[in-house]
Amino acid sequence: MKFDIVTIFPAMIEQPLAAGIIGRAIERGTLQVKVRDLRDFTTDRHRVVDDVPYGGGPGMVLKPEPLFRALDAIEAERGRPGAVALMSPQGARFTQVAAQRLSRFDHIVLLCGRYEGVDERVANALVTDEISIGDYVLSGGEPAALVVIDATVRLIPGALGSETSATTESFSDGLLDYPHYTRPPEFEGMRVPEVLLTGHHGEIARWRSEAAQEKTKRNRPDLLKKNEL
Ligand code: JB8
Repeated sequence: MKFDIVTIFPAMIEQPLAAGIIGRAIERGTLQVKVRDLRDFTTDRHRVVDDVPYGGGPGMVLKPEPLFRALDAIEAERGRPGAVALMSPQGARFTQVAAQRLSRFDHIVLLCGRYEGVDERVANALVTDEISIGDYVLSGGEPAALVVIDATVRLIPGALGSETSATTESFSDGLLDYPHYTRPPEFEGMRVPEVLLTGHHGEIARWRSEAAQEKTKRNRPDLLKKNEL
């Protein structure tokens, strides 16, 4: 799988991707990521990427020309991508289902917007998916792009050891995961639930199911309501 990421802050993307599961997938060649500096696609001496908004108001807006030129360069080099996703607070919410859909594409382009916005002609002419990772303000789309890459890449068979883990985790059954424990059986007076030490697989499964329900009710009651529908 291949990603091209267009950003004005390449360093925000490059360092995090070098570590962990993603870093290993890149080393193995399962995953190819090219980070592209939007300023490299400007044509003026000062490499300007933004401008004041038409109609007035605060902040600056990312200009269309550098983003269109970046997409042209990516297409010339690698062909037409399966998806061009704009990270934006105005996007559709990114979910596990959205990650599953993206994981089937061979080549994805991620465009990192800035807080104030991106010229809407980019969204209209270039973008297939406008994505938001949640209802909070970021200063730019870079953290969101990292989230999208992580959630998507770990679904590629062979990238994670995915076969077992990916299917038993949170959200695959619409509930949060059950609580986990490891040794020691008692730590500073806090004991591991006795049932987990018994080896009674049936009782363990029942305990985990009830504990997952309880945690979901406490932390994510919205998920339980969805489960009833
Ligand atoms: C500025 O919540 B988000 C998101 C928020 C953002 C930008 C991109 C994505 C850019 N704020 O996914």
